[in-house]
Amino acid sequence: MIQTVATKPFNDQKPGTSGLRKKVRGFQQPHYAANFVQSVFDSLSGFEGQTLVVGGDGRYFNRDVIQVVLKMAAANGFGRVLVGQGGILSTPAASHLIRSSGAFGGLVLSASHNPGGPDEDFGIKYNVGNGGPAPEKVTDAIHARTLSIDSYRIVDAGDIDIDTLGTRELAGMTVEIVDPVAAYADLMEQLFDFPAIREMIAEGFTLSFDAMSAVTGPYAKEIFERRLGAQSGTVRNGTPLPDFGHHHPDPNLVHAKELYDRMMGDAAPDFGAASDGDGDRNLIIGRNCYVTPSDSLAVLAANAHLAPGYAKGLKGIARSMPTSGAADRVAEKLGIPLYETPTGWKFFGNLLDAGMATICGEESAGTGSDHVREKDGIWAVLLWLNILASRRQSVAEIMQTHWATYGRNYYARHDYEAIAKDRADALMAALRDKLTALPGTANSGGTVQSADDFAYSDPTDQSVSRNQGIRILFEDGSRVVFRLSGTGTEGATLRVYIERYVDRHGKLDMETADALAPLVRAAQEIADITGFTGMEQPSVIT
Ligand code: VG1
Ligand code: CO
Repeated sequence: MIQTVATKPFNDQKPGTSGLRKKVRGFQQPHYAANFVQSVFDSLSGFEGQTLVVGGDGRYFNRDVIQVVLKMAAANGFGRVLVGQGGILSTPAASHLIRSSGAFGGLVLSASHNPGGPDEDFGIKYNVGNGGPAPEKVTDAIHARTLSIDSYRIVDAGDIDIDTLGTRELAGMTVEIVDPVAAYADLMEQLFDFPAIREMIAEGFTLSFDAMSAVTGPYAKEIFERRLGAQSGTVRNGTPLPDFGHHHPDPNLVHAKELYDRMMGDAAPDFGAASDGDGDRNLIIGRNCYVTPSDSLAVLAANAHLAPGYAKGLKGIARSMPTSGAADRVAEKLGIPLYETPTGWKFFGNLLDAGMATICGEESAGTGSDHVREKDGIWAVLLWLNILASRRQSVAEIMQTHWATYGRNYYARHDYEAIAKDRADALMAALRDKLTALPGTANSGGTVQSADDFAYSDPTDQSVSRNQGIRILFEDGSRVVFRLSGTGTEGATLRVYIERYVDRHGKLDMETADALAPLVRAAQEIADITGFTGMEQPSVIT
């Protein structure tokens, strides 16, 4: 029954910030997905008879790859595979299922915030037994294996029914189709004060959640509408579609514009939120009050003790380097450590496992805690709701109080998308060449105090990750950071992260674009973005 299929390596299977992401057509090449899955298995040892978790965000090609994974897991000796019904598992729910089932690891099938459909993107990510994305030493091993692989193992069997709950058998391996939502919703109910949130909603508090036709629909309906009593219709675009209804499931101000407009109107609900393709990101908007993800992390950290799951306080806060320093001020006030990691959730796993950090976040709308080992969109929304139910203030009031206490980190990210890769590489190379010459020079942003290429040394295992983004720090504490995206599938994307801190006695009510304008000019002067890319303006500002 077990077949060994001869294959040749593909030279483009290096996992990026969050697994392997490619166009669906790339994944549809004969052997492409199987090569990668076998390379994952070949990089692991000791999974004989163990459990593997498999699920995805429901995008086009999800069901096909699940069948391949099931047949390959059986042929490679796994004892059991847990699959979300219909192939659905949000990324945080997959993380929880890996942890709660004691699985060896899991394959999360998603390209997250990237669009889906036959002409769009697909992805595969391997998560280890702690429920988190494989650390770099594992992804490096997987990549090395993809370059030398010459065969993969798969059982010759018909497709398995993944739509009916229950247990079946595949070539001696158990396949269990599980409810993707219930256990995750139970976990949320343990962490947050559901009765208090339910009461606030019963008293007339209104919310709107945009699931963007992606994976969080079933989770959001169960949690917000059924368990918390929000009116039906609170969850919009709540049915996961293989192409996300032709939308881009990225909860930012461009792609979640409908929600944004609703929240800025007179008839706006009290609270608005959205999540991305695989359910690990969150967008938070109060009535007439957009909350930047970096500020959201800071507010959640400062108020987490109001939720039962965090009543004992936080052990530490971790943020990715490009994320603003707003959380640093909270950590300082709480007297707890703040860790600065490279971009990507895989760098938080060790800190969470070691009990060094409780809450983590990224500027890209990812926030999470030690309840799982992924960022978690619905978790962030629930923590916000718990805080609102406890403080009984509006989102805008909470933000104003926060800035009046800690000062404000004005922040924006400018993305230049679909640049030719060689242009983007040339821009970064030119920047690297300048690093030693920049300190002491002046430009529209002020005088440069220091400039470096961020390297991270993991405090738990001393592993070092270099070239994680170019930081230009100004004398007044402002910052411009440049890095290239590791999740795109077309050309290169340059991300420019711009931050300016104003202390609590300063002007706290400026428009972000005005506050950052000199630094935006400085970014152009330092990196000659237009010269290298031909683009006058960023494609997306978040
Ligand atoms: C982006 C974000 C990063 C995030 C990653 C995965 O990576 O910047 O913060 O962890 O996406 O998020 P990059 O390399 O494109 O900047 V998700 O929701 O796409 O899994
Ligand atoms: Co995501």
